[in-house]
Amino acid sequence: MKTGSILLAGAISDAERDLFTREFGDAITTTPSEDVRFAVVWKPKLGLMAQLPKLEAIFSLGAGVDHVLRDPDLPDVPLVRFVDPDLTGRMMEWVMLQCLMHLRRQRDYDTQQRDHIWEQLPMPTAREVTVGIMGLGTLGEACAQALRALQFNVRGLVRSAKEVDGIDIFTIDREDKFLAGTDMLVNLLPLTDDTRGMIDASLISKLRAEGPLGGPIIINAGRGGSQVEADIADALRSGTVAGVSLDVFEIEPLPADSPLWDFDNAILTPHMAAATDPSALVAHVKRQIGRVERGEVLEHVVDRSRGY
Ligand code: NDP
Ligand code: OXD
Repeated sequence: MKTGSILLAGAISDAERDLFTREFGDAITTTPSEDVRFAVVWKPKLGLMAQLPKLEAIFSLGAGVDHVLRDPDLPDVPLVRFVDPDLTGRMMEWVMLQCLMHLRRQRDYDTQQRDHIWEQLPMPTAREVTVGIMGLGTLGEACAQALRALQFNVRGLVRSAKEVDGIDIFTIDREDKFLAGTDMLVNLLPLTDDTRGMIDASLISKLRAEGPLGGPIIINAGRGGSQVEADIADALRSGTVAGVSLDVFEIEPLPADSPLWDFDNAILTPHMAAATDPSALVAHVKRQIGRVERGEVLEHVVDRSRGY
């Protein structure tokens, strides 16, 4: 490919830049110019894409594309999101881990170990617990199936009706009913105008309070913009929720003075639920650019009117 035709822009790690350069050689650039045909981006600067007159496609280095769509001057070229078994597998691992940490009271056992206490604690089985997943797309559906295999009851909140074997489906007009039977809420929604600030005090108050875990659990690996952290902190303080696992935050990195850091029953991870092997990212971009060069349609193109 022509020198400088693939721009890497935004928060790209050294490992990613090295692997892209190894694969594409001097086609890779970090300097915007009129030779750029493809942009590979993670949180690019606003207005940058509009400065690339020959741009043919934008590749998001993640499954989420809110970091690209926030640009009001985004040119009208296909925006491709990252869909890959490596990413899906990692998200399944994280969601399973969090559901089991809360089900098996691992935080309580950590405390007991620290205090040298040998005592078995009561706990329900997965069969007695209902996990409600918001968003049954690529990631949500894979997690739903994995949770079913662990014998959890699983329900999913969706926008457009669909059937998934063994999963109770609720369309958004039945959201309150979905929440009322949910013990563990897992968010795997994209960040859009509809989902911004969705996990707030009002939503939390609708979750099943008298379930088998001593209160509802909130698990968010979608986007931090979908949660109201002040409301989550209040719910942890008052015991309205029994625990949370959060991988994403309103502001990232999570500010050092956030109260969320200090709750024993809050498990926090630094937006790594599905941190992806950079070689899978390179292979994905190579596959998609190959499609453009052969005149084939791109895969995983975002529907801009939906925002994901
Ligand atoms: P998909 O686009 O495959 O799925 C999104 C799903 O959300 C679809 O099922 C869609 O429904 C549903 N949806 C959208 N809006 C609503 C709404 N208002 N109410 C109910 N359902 C809705 O995305 P992925 O599964 O690949 O990824 C989901 C999100 O996970 C990403 O957008 C990203 O924000 C986050 N993510 C986080 C990572 C991390 O490391 N923490 C890593 C990767 C992704 P429908 O099918 O009807 O349109
Ligand atoms: C993604 C992410 O969207 O890392 O892939 O959050």
